[in-house]
Amino acid sequence: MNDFTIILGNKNYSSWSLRSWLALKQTGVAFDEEVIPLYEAGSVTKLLAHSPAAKVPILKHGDLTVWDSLAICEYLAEQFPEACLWPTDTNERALARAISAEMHSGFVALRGDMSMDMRHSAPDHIPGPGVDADIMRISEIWNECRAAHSGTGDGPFLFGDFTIADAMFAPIASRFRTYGVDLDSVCADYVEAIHTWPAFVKWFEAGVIEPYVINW
Ligand SMILES: N[C@@H](CCC(=O)N[C@@H](CS)C(=O)NCC(=O)O)C(=O)O
Repeated sequence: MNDFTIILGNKNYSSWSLRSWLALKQTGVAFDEEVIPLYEAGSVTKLLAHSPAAKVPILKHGDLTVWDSLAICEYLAEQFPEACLWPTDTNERALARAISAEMHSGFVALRGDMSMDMRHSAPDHIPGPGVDADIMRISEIWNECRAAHSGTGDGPFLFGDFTIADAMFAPIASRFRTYGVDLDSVCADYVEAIHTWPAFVKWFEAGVIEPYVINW
């Protein structure tokens, strides 16, 4: 048994689980994982056995239980400073935290209308009310971040190298692909960078072959 265990929802659907799992993978630490299939009879009882919040993701480290995707990411950033889960530059770190928090608390229309469903393809999906505004704001964020790092020899992520901000936006990249969202070249390149990131590929491959199906 490893020191760290992460409790996750279905990999095909659980966008909050994906975020914390990507950050944990980025640390390089060995960890155990347990998937609790969500929205089935008995799911909540299983979640409550791990956390009073009854939501995934949940991180366990020794006697400590941390729930909530962003709190887990912050804890991992503290535990593994060498993994640079936040940008090293102070201003970039503040910006990365701001956009991660904006993701964590916002884009409600998009999250409701375009659920993460990695094995699904709906290129003709017509966005519901408020979704276009969310897409425009996300495109603005991605363009602003990438403008400072494209053509610099840095990596393809929002702040060059992979950070928590990318973990937070990775499920959006997945949704944009599933629902055939039209993107400018900067955003399209970013979606591609997420989809070819080895950790994301690993999660995706496990998600699409899961037996569980949620009928929303
Ligand atoms: N704000 C929380 C949201 C967690 C959340 O809503 N998780 C969903 C799955 S993606 C869940 O556990 N749903 C199970 C339920 O509501 O019964 C976080 O960031 O971790």
